[in-house]
Amino acid sequence: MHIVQMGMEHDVLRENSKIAHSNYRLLKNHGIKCVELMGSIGSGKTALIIKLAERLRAKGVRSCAVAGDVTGEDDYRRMRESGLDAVNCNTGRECHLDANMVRKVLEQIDLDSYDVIFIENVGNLVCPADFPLGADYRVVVVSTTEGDDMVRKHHDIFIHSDVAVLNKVDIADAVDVDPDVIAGDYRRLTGGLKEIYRCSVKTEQGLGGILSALDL
Ligand SMILES: Nc1nc2c(ncn2[C@@H]2O[C@H](COP(=O)(O)OP(=O)(O)OP(=O)(O)O)[C@@H](O)[C@H]2O)c(=O)[nH]1
Ligand SMILES: [Mg+2]
Repeated sequence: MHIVQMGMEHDVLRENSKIAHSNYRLLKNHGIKCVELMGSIGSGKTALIIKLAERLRAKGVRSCAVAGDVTGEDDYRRMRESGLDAVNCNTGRECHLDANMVRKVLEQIDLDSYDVIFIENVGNLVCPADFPLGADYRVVVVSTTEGDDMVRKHHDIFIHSDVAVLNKVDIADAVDVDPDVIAGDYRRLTGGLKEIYRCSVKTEQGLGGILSALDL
């Protein structure tokens, strides 16, 4: 029984991977750069997408966002109210988006109208890691309010991400968290090769560095 379950899991991941490749090719055919944001509930994914998209708009770069949530339209509405084109994607009961869901969303978007698509995954530091969606960059966003042990507890999502962001540095002192501890854990996890990007969406500190890391 256990072996059968492992086989099914392998098939699911392989199928997801195939569709993710096809999403990637579809996006490339339309000249779109795609950035996926993963991270804990409330870490600031929606807020960050809105701010990055605003900065891109000022440079004439056209963005669209996919708001991934289990239920509801809250993030979708916030994006739209900020002036960002968006599509809502409710997973129902799933704790992550998968490549097939994203494929269906991409079919609803006029891909020739955009240069960048942001995909906000469901707030979760575990499940999204295994399901690539076809993005150019996978970004993990954690925040100081989650404590200083997120990198130590969730290796996988940091390993599966191209860029890691530590948000809410503006309230690090108030929540008694030292950003240097998180930065040190990430540096060690990546063999000294990568640094976590520190930012505050609220004060807009560090946003330029994140855009550069994404080649935007
Ligand atoms: N102080 C402070 N608050 C922030 C910052 N970034 C986001 N917030 C607040 O944190 C809360 C959660 O932000 P969201 O952008 O909704 O977080 P999220 O990761 O999209 O959350 P889910 O979609 O529910 O997983 C909101 O009240 C934001 O205003 C920041 O840099 N500093
Ligand atoms: Mg959100």
